[in-house]
Amino acid sequence: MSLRKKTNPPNTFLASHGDSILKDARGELKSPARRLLGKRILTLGGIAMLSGCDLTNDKSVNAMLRKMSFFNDDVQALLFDPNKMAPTYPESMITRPFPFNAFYDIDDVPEVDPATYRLQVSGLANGKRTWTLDELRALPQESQITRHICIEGWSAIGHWGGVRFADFLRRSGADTSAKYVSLHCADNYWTSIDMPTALHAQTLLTLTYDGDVLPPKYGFPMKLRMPTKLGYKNPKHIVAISVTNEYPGGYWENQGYNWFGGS
Ligand SMILES: Nc1nc2c(c(=O)[nH]1)N[C@H]1C(S)=C(S)[C@@H](COP(=O)(O)O)O[C@H]1N2
Ligand SMILES: [Mo]
Repeated sequence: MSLRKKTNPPNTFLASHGDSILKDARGELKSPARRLLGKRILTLGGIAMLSGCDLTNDKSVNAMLRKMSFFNDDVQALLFDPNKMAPTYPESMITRPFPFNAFYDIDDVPEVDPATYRLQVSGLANGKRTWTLDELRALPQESQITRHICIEGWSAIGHWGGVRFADFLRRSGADTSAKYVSLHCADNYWTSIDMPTALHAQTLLTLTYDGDVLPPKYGFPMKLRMPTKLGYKNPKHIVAISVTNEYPGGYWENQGYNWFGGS
């Protein structure tokens, strides 16, 4: 059973297929992570919290990622709870300076011209299809202090502000019953997410970092921030968004990174 074909909501899916999938998964896990399967708290943060491990150093992040690595897309997707919020943190815990990461060097960060910038929405959407930066800035804004977890073995707490993605998708007339949202970037990076994650309350189209315009290194003019997903699922410099039922893959996903990529 694949997420790509799945139309059932997670709980119905869990009721009919959950037992056999979880039985397989349990065999792979050692305590204490194993006990958490029964509680359905399978995020990296959730396991860290309840197993008494912390994510304050790269070694512990690496150890957790190794424990989590057996998860396949289906198990993760069926366990995703759209109402569960990722942890948030006080300002005093923000990591300074926040790390930069991309598939290239910091000297090669793309420069996007704010005057000519247009965000395109395509695919299963019948509303507003082109957005300028000023139009995005005029939408209701929120902010979050959350932890970014990179699969390469580091994590950092950052402060982002922007538009709730669910709000943006509705204003764009997106068909929210579609399976995927794909996100294409100015540096030709791309990724894609499932619709429940796109509509999650903490998924933000961020325009600011720590109260200032998002700097180029962190994704100017905008980065989709999802604290429920690993770093590589958080695309920077987004120029085009597509709503689709066809599996879009992604830059790292097509090279073997797990597509669901939950944190
Ligand atoms: N456009 C684009 N987005 C991207 C990447 C990239 O190379 N290009 N790298 C991803 C990875 S692997 C990580 S860890 C984060 C790093 O974001 P940061 O530079 O703000 O820390 O961006 C993600 N989004
Ligand atoms: Mo990453």
